[in-house]
Amino acid sequence: MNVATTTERVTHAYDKIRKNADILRKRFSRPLTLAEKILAGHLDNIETQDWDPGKSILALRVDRVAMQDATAQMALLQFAQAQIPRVAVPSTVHCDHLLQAYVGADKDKENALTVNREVYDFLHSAANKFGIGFWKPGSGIIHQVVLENYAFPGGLMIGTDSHTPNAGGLGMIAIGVGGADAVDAMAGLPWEVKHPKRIGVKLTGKLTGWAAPKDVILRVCQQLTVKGGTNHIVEYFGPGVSSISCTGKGTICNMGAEHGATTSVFPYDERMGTYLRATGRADLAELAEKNRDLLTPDEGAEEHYDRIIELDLSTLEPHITGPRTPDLARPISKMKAEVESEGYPNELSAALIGSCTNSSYEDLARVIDVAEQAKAAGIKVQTQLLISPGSEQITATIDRDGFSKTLEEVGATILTNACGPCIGQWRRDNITKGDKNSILNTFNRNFPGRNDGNPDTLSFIASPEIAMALGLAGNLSFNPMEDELESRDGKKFRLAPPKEAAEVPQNGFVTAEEGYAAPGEDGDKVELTVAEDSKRLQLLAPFAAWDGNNFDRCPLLLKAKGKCTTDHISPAGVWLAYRGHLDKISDNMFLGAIDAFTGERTVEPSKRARAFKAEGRRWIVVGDENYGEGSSREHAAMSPRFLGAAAVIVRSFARIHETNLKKQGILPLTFAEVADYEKVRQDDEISVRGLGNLSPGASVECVLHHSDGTENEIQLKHTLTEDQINWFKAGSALNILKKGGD
Ligand code: MIC
Ligand code: SF4
Repeated sequence: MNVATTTERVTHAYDKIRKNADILRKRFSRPLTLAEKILAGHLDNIETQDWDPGKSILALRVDRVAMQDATAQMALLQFAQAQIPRVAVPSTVHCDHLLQAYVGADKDKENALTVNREVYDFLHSAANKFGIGFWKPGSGIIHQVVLENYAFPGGLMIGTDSHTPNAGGLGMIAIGVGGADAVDAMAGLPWEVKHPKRIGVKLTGKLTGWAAPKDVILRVCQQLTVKGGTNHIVEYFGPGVSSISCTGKGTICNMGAEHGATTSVFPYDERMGTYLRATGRADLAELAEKNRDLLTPDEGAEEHYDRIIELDLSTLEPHITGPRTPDLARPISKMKAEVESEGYPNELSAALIGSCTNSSYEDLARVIDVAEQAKAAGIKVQTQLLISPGSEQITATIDRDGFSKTLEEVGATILTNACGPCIGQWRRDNITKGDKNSILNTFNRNFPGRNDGNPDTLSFIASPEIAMALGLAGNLSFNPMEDELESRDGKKFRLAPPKEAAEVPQNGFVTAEEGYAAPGEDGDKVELTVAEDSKRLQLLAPFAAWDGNNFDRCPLLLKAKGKCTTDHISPAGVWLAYRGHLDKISDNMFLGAIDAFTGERTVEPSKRARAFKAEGRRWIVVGDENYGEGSSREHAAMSPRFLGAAAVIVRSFARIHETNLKKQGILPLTFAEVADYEKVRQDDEISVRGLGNLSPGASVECVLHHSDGTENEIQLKHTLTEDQINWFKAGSALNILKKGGD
């Protein structure tokens, strides 16, 4: 299979968008938003498709699938179980998450190749077997590589990573999913998603001074909160849109994962054309220009957003977000007071620039502007400064253009093109668990324990130029717009805001293709082997079908309180090593979750779950709002399923996680009355009844049996469709796929 985004494929996509958008426009006699056109153009069957945002399920044909190494292992182990010879849509695997940052690019990469050899070999042979493109370790972070090579305006893709929406910066609808969803698309089935409602973000004005695209999304996250975007597509529009570069738009869409949106997207403009040309895709820029009407909202579509947020870029101040949650933002001018009132450690123990969110040429050019000012004053950063470039192409280009040298001169260490510290792949020698310290980074998530495994590291988020400036000052309360630094010869000076930087390199990108391996033609000859005694990989056994009985007096394993993200349910960091070994990784289950009865981290959850499993008892978990926020990692559903979870009952779910639970055969239920959460007691056993009559839209009866002999009867809701109920009955969606449909 040719994995590339060819002009034929894009032409075909545009033809279908044109045809289906016309049908829809006529059907509703109204203008269409951009997302509506792209979604309509990818429907499996527009004639039979219900079109009811917030309610219907869309059956879509995706243009491509991308997977990163930490999630691809489960995705491909599941694909292997389905026994389908080759993927039906262009797909790629990217080795980025498993690489640990320690001393710097070359050594770290060498080390990763040894430590992760078995996993990389497995992924590479699976890619060859199934016809999937393979991006080797060190080639770059999935979203950056996709933006540089595969994304195209008007396309639809899914990726087994929640920041897949990054490609919205290039006008693509790109959605994060669990591995089981990717398996459906790769198997040639339509991919299904709840029809998202529409939020429009109207941008006016133009960013000035220290304000950057990152500040747009920090502000939008603050406004929408971590769950305000759930089951919505966020469409940016308005005159301010084309004042932001393509990669700046990518940053905004990328971090849209943090307000829970299904995805975010920008309309096509000349900034996207510039980026397509600079990355060797002038043909696609031309095609997009010819089809601009399809790649922008119809005139008057504004009235058809369910909600509009307005943002004047001209008055936007740089923001700092954190700690612990990505929606806790404030303008930088308010930071000093908060550092004092909240007692955040003022000294920065590290500043980290890069990741999939912020490692474009433009981002680094603005960082270099600030670094040059420091160099001229003869000063260096006052804290550890780590740079994670997004791709081999970026690294080669910044090396050529002297950026790397300048960064090193002011004290930075350049890491491999990989996720590194963003996902706990950061070996820190200067901090140990329990040390309360502050770090500032340009990543997107800041949940406790995420970067270095230390829950007492307070992680704050800002733009690359702000991270550089505060790194030079060495403290969190520094405001470059007001405060001064001291030069080597003792003169006080104020940093000037970075000058407008080149959005793409003047001399073009250095193309680096060493990192890519195309799939071979003889896939059927490839044997997928996993050693019996492997510590990293384990072939999957199918989950058992539902036994037809109600859940009767299931023990409560955990009542989680407050934030329970996928980082709380299935932590990353050291556990990333076991992403291909379900039994081993299940030992991390719920290690980060807070027990509602003690207010502390839950104690030995997986051990207790294994004990119930040994007794043949299924158990239940209760959770709070936006349960499963964050990552797409389906381990957060597979481990509970593997260790015997019957149902997860919460106040509300995050989208990807709810789907992952359904796919793996766990019932995701919500309290009909959110206050009923309070009725759940520590020693409860829980019964869920009427499962034989489970039907879409109908509520489910539940009894909380308390240890004092009293009971509460409560009602639960679910969002399962007819098909999804069948997944539950079969034990998992994969069991149905293997049977060849239901
Ligand atoms: C993340 O940023 O949380 C991750 C690590 O990229 C995850 C994927 C994973 O857990 O493997 C995501 O965003 O989906
Ligand atoms: Fe990697 Fe971090 Fe981006 Fe996730 S958010 S893909 S861990 S760089």
